[in-house]
Amino acid sequence: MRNSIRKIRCILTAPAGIRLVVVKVETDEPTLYGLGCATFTQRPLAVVEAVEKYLDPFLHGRDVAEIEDIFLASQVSSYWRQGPVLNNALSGVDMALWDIKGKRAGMPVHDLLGGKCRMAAPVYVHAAGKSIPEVVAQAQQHQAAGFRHVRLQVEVPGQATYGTASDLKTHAQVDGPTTPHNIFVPADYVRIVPRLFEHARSELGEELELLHDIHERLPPPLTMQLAKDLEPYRLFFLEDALPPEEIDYFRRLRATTHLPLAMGELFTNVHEFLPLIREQLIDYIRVHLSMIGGLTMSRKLAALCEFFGVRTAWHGPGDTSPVGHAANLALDLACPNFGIQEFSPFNQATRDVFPGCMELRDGAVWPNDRPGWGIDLDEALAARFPFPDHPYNGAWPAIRQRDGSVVRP
Ligand code: GCO
Ligand code: MG
Repeated sequence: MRNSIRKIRCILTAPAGIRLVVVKVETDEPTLYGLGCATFTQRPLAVVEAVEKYLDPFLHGRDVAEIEDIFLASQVSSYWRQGPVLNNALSGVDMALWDIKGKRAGMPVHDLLGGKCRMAAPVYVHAAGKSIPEVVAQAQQHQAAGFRHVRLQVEVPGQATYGTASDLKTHAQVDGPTTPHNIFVPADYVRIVPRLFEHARSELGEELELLHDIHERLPPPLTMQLAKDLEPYRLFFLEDALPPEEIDYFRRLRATTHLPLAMGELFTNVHEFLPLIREQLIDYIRVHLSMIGGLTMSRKLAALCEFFGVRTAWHGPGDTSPVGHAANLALDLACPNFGIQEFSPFNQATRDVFPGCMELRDGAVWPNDRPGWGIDLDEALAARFPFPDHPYNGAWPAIRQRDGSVVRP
């Protein structure tokens, strides 16, 4: 039996204080609908426009079964394509259609992708803090809770360091190179991080897998130096060592260090990551599924990586809805070349808004095996967690060096 698209709309919610955008595709069958993640937390309102003003009218009446054609037709309907806003809009629809396909088939999406080749997806979680002992203490708690992979991030005292929840000032407080700003000094950072790992290895033992995220913040020569300095501590991988604008430098980084390299959360276009995979310059691809257009594109990327020996480590931050995490998990379970999954545990409000959230236990996420993503969305409850007030709707303030120049993430 054929089902067609009746309405496509966005649901905005922030049960953990983080702006999430979920797309709901409704069909001509009132009880049949799908959910997709379209979370671009720095530009959520732009994604809503792209979905509701463009994709909804464009796709009205289309057969829900035709995912591949809907993806391609939607993608080229803007003529100019790729880029995070349009890709997130595509992802919202694309994932929702996979959800619908699963519901119609009575199967979880990982079954549609060929079925499980593992029971659950081992995850890495974050330990971060203002001082080295604080980070190590957090890692110990994770270890005691059964996690086997932990990412360590430490604040450079007084600086706006990625991942350490240091308070960022907004543009309203600081607004340009000649005014006070959020400071980050790359040279200070590359001095402190090896000390963190030296201490962590001696306190945490040899077995815990340790990771680190540079968050694309270093100029290439400092990245090379940091990679060399971290080698004695046997990292599981070094994450996002360079910004996408500097990816040619991966050839030299690869030749310099034997640390496993993971890259990709900022990628939005297949042509950015193709050379890294083809030349085996990275070991893990960590694209954010909705940023490249959703599951349809990501499952092809996973298969491409498989043939080049590159493993998956899909981006799984707090600014991914549980629906997006479910899409990560479907690939994690079904792809032979799974590497690791980044995971940000859900708070209770998120679990309430999204009934069916996957379970986190024994250092892994476990599927619930219900049809589609197996996750629902309580719209009335979602509305009780509106986006937090923000002077510019979630956009990031600049991080600058002492001289006022912008630091690129
Ligand atoms: C990670 C990421 C995130 C991003 C965030 C941006 O490794 O999880 O670096 O923390 O910074 O997703 O919105
Ligand atoms: Mg990262």
